[in-house]
Amino acid sequence: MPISRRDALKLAPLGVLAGAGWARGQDAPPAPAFPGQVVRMREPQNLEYPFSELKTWVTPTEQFYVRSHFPVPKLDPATHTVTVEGAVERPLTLTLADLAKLGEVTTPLTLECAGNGRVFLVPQAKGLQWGLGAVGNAEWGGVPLSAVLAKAGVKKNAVEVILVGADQGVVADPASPGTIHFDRSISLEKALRPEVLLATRMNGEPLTAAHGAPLRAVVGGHYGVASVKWLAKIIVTATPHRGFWQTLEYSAFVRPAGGLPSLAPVTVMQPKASIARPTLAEVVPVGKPYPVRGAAWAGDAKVGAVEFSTDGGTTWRRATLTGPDRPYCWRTWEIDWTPASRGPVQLLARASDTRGETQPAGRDPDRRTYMINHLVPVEVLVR
Ligand SMILES: Nc1nc2c(c(=O)[nH]1)N[C@H]1C(S)=C(S)[C@@H](COP(=O)(O)O)O[C@H]1N2
Ligand SMILES: [Mo]
Repeated sequence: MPISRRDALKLAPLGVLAGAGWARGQDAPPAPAFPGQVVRMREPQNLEYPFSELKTWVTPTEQFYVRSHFPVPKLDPATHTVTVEGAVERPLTLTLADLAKLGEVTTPLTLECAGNGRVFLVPQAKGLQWGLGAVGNAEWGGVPLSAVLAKAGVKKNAVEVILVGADQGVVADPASPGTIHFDRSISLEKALRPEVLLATRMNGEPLTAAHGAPLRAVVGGHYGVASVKWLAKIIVTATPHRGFWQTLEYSAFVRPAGGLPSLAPVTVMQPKASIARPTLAEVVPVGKPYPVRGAAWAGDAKVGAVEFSTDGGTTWRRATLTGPDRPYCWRTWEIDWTPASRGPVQLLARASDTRGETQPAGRDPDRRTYMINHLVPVEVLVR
């Protein structure tokens, strides 16, 4: 005989209550293959990948985090053009078909938002409260930006390339100068490198609207902010760009030796290892090997090692790097851990790159609310 919720409540102890949920019934929905994205902002849309779901080296498109500052612009792939202007010999207006003729390539690249991990800042900082999941690795298809710049002919005095999105709006805090586009520059040196693409495809399909259809930049090794979506304009400049998104946003203090602190745009992704499983507050069985796993990335360097600690960083063991090893891409990693006794445990993972750069133990306030790669323990309960 079915029991009512009221009867169930009278039927303590808890063991009985735990089994009395609707989820046990015949008509319970099937367990989802993927539990869905985490909404960080409804509109403009900002979605976080639940990092504990990490199972594959390539992030499926529908799971890939979305970071948008303005509403998605409506663009028609049949008529969309990108212009190339500024310090070039031959200004250009190119359709997607014109671009494709320059020679398409496909390459995997990892993108991390410069604000990923902001929720771990103490005291809490303004901005989207990303946890671990504003990061993903996808296969991008398109033409190298260098091919477009070669066609336009870059003038000798050029130093930067500004990428301008078709999206636009007014930012309230900090206040923008009225309606602005999303625009962001990279150095000419970076723009000419093979890991910088103008992409029309993601994971073997045309770009989705959220990820920048019909055309976006993908700047391998740099924080996601450089990978301008809904790309409409490319401006080659003879002076560094000082726009809203380079200065008031996505910038951090740098201290040249002997010099004064000054703001510079964030560029290269810092080394970082994140633990996917176990996840915060997960209950882990005592005395059984647990396959700890995660991913690690190091910007324009390669991941050299990932280490794992269960004693607050006193001792470290080296994890095994797994999966493909490709430039400008994350490595997946794993290590078995057999908890010896019951109680709360703090897990730490730390990445170093092949140049010897390691994740810092503490937070550097000069980074403002960006480049968040200091060590943050994952607390689990062994039972
Ligand atoms: N036009 C445009 N491009 C943009 C943005 C944007 O708001 N508008 N956001 C940037 C930021 S901050 C990040 S982290 C990446 C995120 O790319 P994704 O949404 O495909 O994950 O896009 C970048 N490109
Ligand atoms: Mo970002």
